[in-house]
Amino acid sequence: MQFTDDSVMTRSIAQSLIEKRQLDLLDIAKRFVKSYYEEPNRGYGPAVMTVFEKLRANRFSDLFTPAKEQFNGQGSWGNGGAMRITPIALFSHQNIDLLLEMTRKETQLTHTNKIGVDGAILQAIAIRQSLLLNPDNELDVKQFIDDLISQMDTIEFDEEGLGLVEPKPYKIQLSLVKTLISEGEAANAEKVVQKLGTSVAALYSVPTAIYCFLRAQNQIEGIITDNPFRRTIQYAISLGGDTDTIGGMAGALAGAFYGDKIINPAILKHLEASEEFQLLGEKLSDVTLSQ
Ligand code: 8NA
Ligand code: MG
Ligand code: MG
Ligand code: MG
Repeated sequence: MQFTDDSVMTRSIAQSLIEKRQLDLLDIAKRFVKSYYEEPNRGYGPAVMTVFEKLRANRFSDLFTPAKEQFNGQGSWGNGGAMRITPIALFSHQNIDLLLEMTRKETQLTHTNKIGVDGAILQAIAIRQSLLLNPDNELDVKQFIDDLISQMDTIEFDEEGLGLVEPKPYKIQLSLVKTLISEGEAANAEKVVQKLGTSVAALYSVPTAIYCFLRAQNQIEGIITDNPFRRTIQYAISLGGDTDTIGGMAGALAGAFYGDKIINPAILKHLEASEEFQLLGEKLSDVTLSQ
């Protein structure tokens, strides 16, 4: 199975962190653009290509304006920031302030809309939480969601200080995740898709990925496997929509929680460049630990 844009961009970030041992936005931007022009048909979002074209045209003299100009200045709220954030979450998981700062800056290379940025932040803090838990103990699903809700409550602040009513959209979606989890098997696929979404919008895919990971802590009707890592990804794909990205984000959470031993080597063999990605994971782990 061929990997898509999600993996290409994740790889760029991992390679840069391994080589530079810190966040080097110029280096990451160059890697994004280079890999896009080498293989433009990896399934990139329809609008993000414009950012790569402008970065190349300005010779990386201005890293942020191209992303800011997307969608008439609104910036993208696509899930492209969240889908690639795993290496940053792993690298900086011991320092939450660093994690937030790195996630925000790196995401803004392509996504400047607050919904796009906050989606990447939510995915990064969820990966961190998963990583810090011990998979030998049963995961406290309710606590996991409550912790995310309380963090998003401070992150989704009224940025412009206008005193307007704050909608806190991720907080709302996470409350839906909690409700659906409490419904167990009664939350069928149609209901999950209707409430949480499976689109390329970060708001309607990041909470969905978190739900998939948490739901897969238990057996799911129709998903026949005893392996909860596999169950997470199979379930995510079964919901349809933006399957590569929601499967990838849910898999990142499950991987951070269970560790790589849970991945069946027979399945890895089916994946393009799986050895390269495994090696990157090991190298990233080395630079993370030595920080
Ligand atoms: P993006 O920035 O192009 O955003 C994705 C899409 O979201 C845009 O093309 C728009 O349709 C919509 N969008 C985002 N922001 C706005 C806005 N402010 N106003 C109106 N519409 C908006 O790319 P991205 O990097 O966020 O995209 C990530 C997703 O695209 C991933 O799922 C990835 O796998 C890829 N993707 C590609 C295909 C494909 O077949 N090429 C299909 C699904 C997803
Ligand atoms: Mg993709
Ligand atoms: Mg763990
Ligand atoms: Mg996708």
